[in-house]
This record gives sequence, C-alpha cells and structure tokens, in this order.
Amino acid sequence: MAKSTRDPKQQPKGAGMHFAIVAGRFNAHIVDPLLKGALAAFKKAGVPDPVPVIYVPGAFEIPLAAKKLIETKKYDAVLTLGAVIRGDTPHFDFVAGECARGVMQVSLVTGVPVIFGVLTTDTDAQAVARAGGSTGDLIVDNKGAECAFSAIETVEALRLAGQK
Ligand code: INI
Repeated sequence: MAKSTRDPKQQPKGAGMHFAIVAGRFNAHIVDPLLKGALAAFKKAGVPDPVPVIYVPGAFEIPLAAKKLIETKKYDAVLTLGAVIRGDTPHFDFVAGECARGVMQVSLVTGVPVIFGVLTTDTDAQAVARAGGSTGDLIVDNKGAECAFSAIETVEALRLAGQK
C-alpha cells in the first residue's frame, strides 16, 4: 500500500485550528472507520472538540457541502471522506472523477484547503485495507487519520506561506 512521507513521530499540532468534515453515507462500512480515524487523529493533534460532521448521500455531493461549510468562514480547512469502489458501479469514473475535480475546484476558488479523503479503489478489500483494515488501531493504515494530519499540516504550511 502507498505510504505518506510524513514522519509519524512528528505529529502536527492542531491546537487553535478549526476543521469540519463532510462524509458520504455511501459505503458506510468504509466511511465510518475513516471518520473514526479522522476524529482520533484530530484529537491526538489537539484540535478542539467538537469537529462538526456533515453527512451527504455520496461522494458526488461532497464538493458542494464543502463549499457551504467554507462559506460560513468558521473553518481553516474542510476534510472530505468517502468511498467510491469500482466494482460497485458502472459510473465509478463519473462519481470519483467529479468528486475529485469538485474538491480541487472548491479549494482553489475559495482559497481554503479541502482535503481529499475519498477512497477510490477497484475492490471492497482494497478500501477496507485503507480504512484501518484489521489493525484494530484507529490511526494506523487509516486514510481518514492520514488526511486529518494532512489538513493540519496544510493549514500550517499556508500560514507560513502567508507570512513570507
Ligand atoms: N457514491 C459513493 O460515495 N460511492 C460509490 O461507490 C457510489 N456508487 O457506487 O455509485 C456512489 N454513488 C452515489 C453518488 O455519489 C450520488 O450520491 C448519487 O449519484 C446521487 O447524486
């Protein structure tokens, strides 16, 4: 499985940062552990509780919900979580592609990071493995947790960039 280059001993610090999560309900057996992982990672990094979670039907609806959250001006970044599995749908490419495109578009148009925690896999087993699999750990091998750390790291990076 592909690995992030982040040093796991160097946990980013999220105190004073505010995030919201958009989660697709489709493939809930995958998205639920992604969400648990993300919330555990935010907690570990000191992000203030609660982190609000907005549910939408599926990945296709994620970008608009992220935009609406950003328009409240309450959040430093929005984390998106979902699972699109090729075996499940002939319109995989439309759902996965438009979700990814929409997430990037919202991020660029608003100037607020929208983190892409939407799994796009060929099989259910691949998605399970990226959602913590059987590790029994909320953070290890969990794309939701990894993306929560990415959200913090991106906010840190943009704050630094803004000071240059
Ligand atoms: N939505 C997903 O999040 N994952 C999927 O795998 C999926 N499949 O298989 O179709 C899916 N479809 C629903 C889609 O996101 C929209 O909710 C729906 O088309 C209504 O706009």
